[in-house]
Amino acid sequence: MGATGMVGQTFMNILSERSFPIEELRPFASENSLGKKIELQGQQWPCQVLKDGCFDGLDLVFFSSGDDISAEWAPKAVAAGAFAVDNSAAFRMDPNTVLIVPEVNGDLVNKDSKPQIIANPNCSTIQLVVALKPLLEKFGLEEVRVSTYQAVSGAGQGGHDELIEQTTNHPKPTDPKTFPHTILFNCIPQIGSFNDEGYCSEEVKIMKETRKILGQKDLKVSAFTVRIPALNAHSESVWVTLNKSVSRDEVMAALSGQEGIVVQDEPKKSVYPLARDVSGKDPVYVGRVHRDPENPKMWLMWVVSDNIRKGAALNGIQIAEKIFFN
Ligand code: 2RA
Repeated sequence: MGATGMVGQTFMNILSERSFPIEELRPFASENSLGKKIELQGQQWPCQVLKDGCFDGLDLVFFSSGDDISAEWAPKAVAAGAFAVDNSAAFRMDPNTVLIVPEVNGDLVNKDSKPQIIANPNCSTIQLVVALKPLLEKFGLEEVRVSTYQAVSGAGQGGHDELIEQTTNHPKPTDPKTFPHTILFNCIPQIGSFNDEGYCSEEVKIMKETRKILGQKDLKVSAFTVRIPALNAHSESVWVTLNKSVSRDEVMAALSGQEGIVVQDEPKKSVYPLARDVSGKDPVYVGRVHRDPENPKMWLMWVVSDNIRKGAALNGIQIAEKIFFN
């Protein structure tokens, strides 16, 4: 569901790249997309709208179309006998729903799992927990602080188009529609809406989801999220305090040994992950790993990943692979 959106299209591309075995594809979208066809694995599949009985006979439904649609339709997909992998926030913090990043807590689902809703985390959370997982496992975590630099594609096609349009029309950028301010040549310290404590919803998602995925309910996590005029791939500066003081070699070995991470860390040669390079790639990239001068247990690092791929579509497909093939 959401087949024609940015995440939906990337989902189709990744299915094709990974030769995911498909007998039938049913692309669901809004009425505006009726008549459109999605090409996958040499066939054209017509877009359909959600209606009673629309999930009958399906093994898996991937939802990437907003909280309300997921809240209403994901339970119906499960009732029809399918797994519902849900990219919305509707079920992420539900205590009865698993929230999965396969490299981190993928063991919570397997071939014996029964059809259920499986929540796909928020994009900025996914790349953070992949980077934290080996540090938690090897050294234990005391505290995590993260500041994000999030690409406009996180807000979907509208966000992407708004930056391109404002760039094209510079020096008279068009009025903002998707973002609360002009994003061109700017940084906006707001992603989502604010609560009474001064946190925006993206920050709350990172703080809560990180604890749930890592299984660390008391972990101190503080997030500050910023939208920047990068087209695709989110970047994060992370301060992580370990439970013990270890050497840089140990930290680097832990990060390099983690499935799903690529380390790019030669700062004196200006080698570190960059959103422009990481866009279109699968792994989570980590660089600029260095120790805090005041606290020997605290490390700083730079974490970059394609928010549409690993942050959404790819993570969903990896969940499906866990369920059906692992
Ligand atoms: C964003 N995290 O980047 C959101 C999308 N899920 O806006």
